[in-house]
Amino acid sequence: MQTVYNAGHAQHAATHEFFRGRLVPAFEVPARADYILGAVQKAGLGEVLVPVDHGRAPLERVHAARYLRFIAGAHTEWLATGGEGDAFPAVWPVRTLRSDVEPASFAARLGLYSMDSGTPLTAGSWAAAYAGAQASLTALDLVLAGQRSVYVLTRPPGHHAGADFFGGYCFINNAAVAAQAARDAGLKRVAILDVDYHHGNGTQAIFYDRADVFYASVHGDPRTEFPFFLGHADETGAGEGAGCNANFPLPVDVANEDWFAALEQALARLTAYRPELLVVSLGVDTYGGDPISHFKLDEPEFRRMGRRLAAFGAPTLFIQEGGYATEAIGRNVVAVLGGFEG
Ligand code: Q9C
Ligand code: ZN
Repeated sequence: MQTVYNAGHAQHAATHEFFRGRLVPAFEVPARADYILGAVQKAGLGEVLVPVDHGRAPLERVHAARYLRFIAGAHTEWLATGGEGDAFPAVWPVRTLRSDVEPASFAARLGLYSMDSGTPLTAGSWAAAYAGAQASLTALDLVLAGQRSVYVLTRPPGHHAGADFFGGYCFINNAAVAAQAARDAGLKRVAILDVDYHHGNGTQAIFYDRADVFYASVHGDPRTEFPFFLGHADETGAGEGAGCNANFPLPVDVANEDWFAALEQALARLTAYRPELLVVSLGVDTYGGDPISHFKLDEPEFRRMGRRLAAFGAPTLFIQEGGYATEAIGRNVVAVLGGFEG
């Protein structure tokens, strides 16, 4: 399997994140991608390719132009308005407040375009996230040209980012950008399967009222797990997209067999949908040793996951999402991809 590697990932380098009112060491760190690259090379998974720049237009098919403009210049604005180091939002337009009028205040716009204070916006966040979207588009080209599967090795992750907000360590929704580009290239039905520990609220929201992209996710129950405010089983799609969204929230102490039973249910829905492309939001924060998550998958389960996804039988684009047990992340990702390869 080929890997498209976003070497620009390292430009997004936060030392700390905001958690429970304190700055704590960041979990989403550059070393994550370094460990994965090392494991991909050591395993001899396949060629490692550089992204081809497709420009900003494919990002604007998913994200609001004003959001992209804001993110592109946000850290410069933060510094110009007296900020130091990484930027963190502190005020949000919740219920009864207006989000249709863009404030002049930078602090207010930082809140308007975000969902949490746990996502440091650093000097290189835009450059890294932009390059990650380009890696995803490059990998899609390879799959459309006939590759059975391609892996996108990138960070920051993407599945929490909505059309016009960042959060959950995500800025640009790589899976959504790739799925939309696949539609724009002429594919009729695209499925996104999200196996990250966390529900991909951004991806779900972007396609919620559409029948051309099916979103299915297996994740920690949002009643106790991030992103808290989306990911319940009764979210099944709206309008033309009614029936094209499927969530499988699981309790934090779920047995591995029950995780696979949920995966089976998700795949049954996707089989019925008959997609021409499968985009996998590949988070490995389902690992038993993950520092911020609670599931108990390990290397044999990751390998089994990969085998099962191969049996699904569709051209498959793997996109890296979460996974915070830094030293184990490479092994876990390679287990999924190696299992897929057989
Ligand atoms: N200190 C992804 O896996 N906050 N995002 C956790 C822990 C948010 C995870 C707080 C976790 C987001 C892509
Ligand atoms: Zn996650």
